[in-house]
Amino acid sequence: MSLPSERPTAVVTGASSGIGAATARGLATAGFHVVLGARRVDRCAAIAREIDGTAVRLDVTDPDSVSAFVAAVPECRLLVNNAGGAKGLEPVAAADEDAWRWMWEANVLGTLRMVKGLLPALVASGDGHIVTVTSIAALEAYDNGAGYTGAKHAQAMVHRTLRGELLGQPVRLTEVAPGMVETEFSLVRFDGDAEKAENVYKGITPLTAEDVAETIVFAATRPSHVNIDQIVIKPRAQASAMRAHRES
Ligand code: 8X3
Repeated sequence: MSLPSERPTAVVTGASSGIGAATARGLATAGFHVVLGARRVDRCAAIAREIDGTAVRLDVTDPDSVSAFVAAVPECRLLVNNAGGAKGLEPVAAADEDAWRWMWEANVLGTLRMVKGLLPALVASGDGHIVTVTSIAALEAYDNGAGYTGAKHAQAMVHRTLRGELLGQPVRLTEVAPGMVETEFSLVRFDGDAEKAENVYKGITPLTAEDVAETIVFAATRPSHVNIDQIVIKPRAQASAMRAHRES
């Protein structure tokens, strides 16, 4: 792949829809050449055409796919770890181990693999930045959510540990922890059950993918010496994962 060198390169994972797609668009507007990675590479390609970016197939749960992706990205200034998600919402006593395994792979090991793969390029850029999209699930526990909250806490630990380990290196670290955002998140969590997914946002004006993307772009466009460490972003009507005000 030949990358346009006049623009800094940003990699966005999970870029085929939702927060990832909105972030890719926002970063392109801010002057980045965006490399969009996701399993649904056709969707990435359509967005890439729109924003003069590049689409590369990426499955963060597959080490070989991450290696092939990294080999296709020789330069990188910004990595946005956005790929991930939840599967299921059930008590620990009824936990589905396959769903837990997927959540661990996608959120925790996916972030770990992307960081390991792209860290040399981020350091070599002289002004690298890793933004990880965690969740309020990385900050609290809630009933029926342990598979996801556990994975998000662990993903956050990978990210927050790097903040200390990379001191002295030219790499910034920003964690963005959203609450309720209306994307395909709940549809995936409830295995395609649209009614269940819609109920999550009933009576509430949730955040949009663009709301979160604007926050990511803000953090990414501060001067190099300014590290926005952590941003928690929720709808006005949401106080915590389990506590929200719904209009009837
Ligand atoms: C999504 C937010 O509250 O469903 O990451 O865990 S929540």
